Amino acid sequence: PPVIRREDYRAPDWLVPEVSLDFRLDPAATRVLARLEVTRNGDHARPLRLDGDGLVPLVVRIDGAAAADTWRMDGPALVIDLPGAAHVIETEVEIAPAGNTQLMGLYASGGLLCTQCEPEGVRRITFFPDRPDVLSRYTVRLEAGEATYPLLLSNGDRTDGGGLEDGRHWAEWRDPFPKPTYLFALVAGDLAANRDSFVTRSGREVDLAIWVKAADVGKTEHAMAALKASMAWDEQTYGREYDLGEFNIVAVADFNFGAMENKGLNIFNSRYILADPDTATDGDYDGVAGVVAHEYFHNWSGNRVTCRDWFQLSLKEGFTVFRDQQFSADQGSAAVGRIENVRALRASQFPEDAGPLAHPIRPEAYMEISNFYTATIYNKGAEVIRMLHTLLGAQAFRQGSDLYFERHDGQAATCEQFVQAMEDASGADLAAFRLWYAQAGTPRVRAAISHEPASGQARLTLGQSVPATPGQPVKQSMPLPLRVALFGELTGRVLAPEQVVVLDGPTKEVLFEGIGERPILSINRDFSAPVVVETDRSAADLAFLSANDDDPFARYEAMQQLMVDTLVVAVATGTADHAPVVEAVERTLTDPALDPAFVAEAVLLPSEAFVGDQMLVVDPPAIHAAREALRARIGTRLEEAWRAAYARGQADRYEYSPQAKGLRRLRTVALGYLAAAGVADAAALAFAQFDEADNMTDRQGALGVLANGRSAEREDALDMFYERYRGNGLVLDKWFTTQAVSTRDDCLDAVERLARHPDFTLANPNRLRALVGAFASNQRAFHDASGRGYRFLADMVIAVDRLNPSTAAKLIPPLGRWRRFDGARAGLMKAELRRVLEVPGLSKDVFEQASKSLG
Ligand code: B3K
Ligand code: ZN
Repeated sequence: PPVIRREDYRAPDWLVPEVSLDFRLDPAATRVLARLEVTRNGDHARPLRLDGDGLVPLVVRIDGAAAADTWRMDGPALVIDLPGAAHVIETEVEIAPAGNTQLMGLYASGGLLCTQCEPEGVRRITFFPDRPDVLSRYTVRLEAGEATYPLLLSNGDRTDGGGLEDGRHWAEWRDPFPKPTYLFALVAGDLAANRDSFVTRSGREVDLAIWVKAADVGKTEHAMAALKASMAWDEQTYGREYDLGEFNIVAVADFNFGAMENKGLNIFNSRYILADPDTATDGDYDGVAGVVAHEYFHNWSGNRVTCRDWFQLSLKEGFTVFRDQQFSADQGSAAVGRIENVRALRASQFPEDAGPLAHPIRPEAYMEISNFYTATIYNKGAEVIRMLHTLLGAQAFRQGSDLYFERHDGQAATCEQFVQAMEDASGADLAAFRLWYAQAGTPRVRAAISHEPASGQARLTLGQSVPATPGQPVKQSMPLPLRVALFGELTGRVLAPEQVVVLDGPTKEVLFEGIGERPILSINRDFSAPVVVETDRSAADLAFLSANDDDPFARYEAMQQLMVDTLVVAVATGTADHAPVVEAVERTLTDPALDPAFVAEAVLLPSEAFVGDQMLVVDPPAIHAAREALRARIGTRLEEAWRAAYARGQADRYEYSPQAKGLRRLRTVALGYLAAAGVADAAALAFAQFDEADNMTDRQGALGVLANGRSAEREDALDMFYERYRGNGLVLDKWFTTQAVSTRDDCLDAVERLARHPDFTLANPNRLRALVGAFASNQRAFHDASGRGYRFLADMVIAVDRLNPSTAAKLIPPLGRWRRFDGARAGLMKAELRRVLEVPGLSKDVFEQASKSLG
């Protein structure tokens, strides 16, 4: 497949200021009539090129006349020679949404017809210059059978509609805001709405509706509350107001991604809309609010100001993730939110940045852009925006974002223009900061503190290095904003209050005066830079910080570092001193001043994957054994404290509040430690929690604990859960995932069996991720020495690729980590990648990921 390069960008030859689309909808055969007003862009003689993917032109008219000799097909594209500066092009095609298993373009899900057009779906619907820098005003007419499709939605506001003969009806939608193709959307179906309204700060009333299956309307309250909160928050925090009379959200069961920000018509994976206590966990509630906010915030960061080309994807995604993280922090516990952001970054982005698929947040080249909706573009992109916020301060950052929105409203912009606006508004010099857009790889920072009691001076020595990544062997130093503070070992006092130290070269020294006692270094507080920090802090220093640091993230981080250091020693030598970890966990667990939600995060051991990431050669069975041994020790030594935490979490009845959520979380964490300790009543406690729960958080938490064990209650609980929820796809996903992430030694057998279960299907991305994606994150089972786990994943990639290439390609990265494993495992992983690459007719999505992964 050809490689597309950022440096080859050229402005479009033709623009399309106005477009009318007319859909005669039918699942088997939908007619699409398009009328494009095209204008020549600049002084050139090049023809008009309309992208198509699998389309056959039934009609092509130029300025109202059929003109067979002036157009031709060039592969999938329609090419038309045009004499003048402006013309009207009409085309007609027929497409079959029911046969669209890629879920890209117009497709059927349940009884619905819906679209997904980002990044390049419109070319599967109609002939069009399908690129984000061609902005058009859309008028859309939808026509369909009224009994099956009583609801007809598109972007913008509804302008007209009515009945037709033979049971058909129509609706017309007009979106006054010019938008790129990827934001086009339509939905047709039989849905019911939760309706509400929002009055913007300038007094305009917006009609809000969340459309779902009639039986699910009761599960949309949380999403609606989140939508209204997001609308108010964006006015408050960024001065951004909603701009249409309607805002519609539709939930669909089959969706490649989380959700999509189509102008005025967001389409969601139903897992990010539907929530009630019986079927959604507290984590699911957070996911709903976070994704509703994210998509809403795109109305400005993405829609009003969009991307010039797909290399600029992080312009909208990194910024919008940062915005949704700020929103969530403002709504709930900022400390726990930050811990979750960082945990997600370390679980998915750090490994990506250290492997064969590493790329800068603004990539230089791609074969298939769908492969670049990555943790790097999204999550590292958000960290880069956060660093700008830290470096400039909240006020200058806001002035910069105001200038960016004002300057580029209605345009397709670049990352460079965003940084330029920040620079112009703040007066800061961001020349070196731009390296964050160009260089891949996670910087490593070495930090050491020395102290001279006689002079009262402490010297902080910092060094950075950015590792080589594919295509980037040598890196420059980048500006790293590090929040730093010093604490006194003896007095526990703050010796130096927090300051932002910018490490802007390979090394730096910072001098602190008046330091009367040995200082303990607290660094990268609140995770101010997305880096790995190496220090020589002792176990005692880390334990001190885990109990005394006044930055909650730094407290969590110190505890994690202590745990990681202990596990790395245990894996390397077969044994380690567990006592410092046990004591630190005890102090945190029994500190009455701490928020239970924070405690629950802080006392959790780092994942097996994260421990593996610290090692030269990952040894999954040894890591598993070391981690389980430490878990058992923490469980046994602190049994009474865990029982107390467990009892404290017992609520009379379900309540949705930050306090209640924290207690529920801590309760299941405590149950897990009691089970790890092997206390006699662990399975009975878990089963009782499972059976008596009045909410999904407690029920699934208990089921997860049981699923890891060998009790008689285990099978009963799994069967009961299945019977109770067999009609609910989203909950059934949890049943699959719980078994796929089990720590039992027979997990792989279970996963292979579940792949033959009648409820398993390759056609639904949620179900696929629930079983296969979850399994590939299970370090012990996936890396089984036999190679069966690798073979299973490769079989799935091959099977899914025939249906849905972009979803198949997302399963490949775990196989690309082979360089980190022993020769035998690496050989087995590479053999599976080669087997995938030999499949005839492989998609370019999978080809790109598998060939790069092989290296
Ligand atoms: N912008 C969409 C991404 C759709 C990707 C399709 N491959 C979701 C989001 O980031 O909000
Ligand atoms: Zn997004």
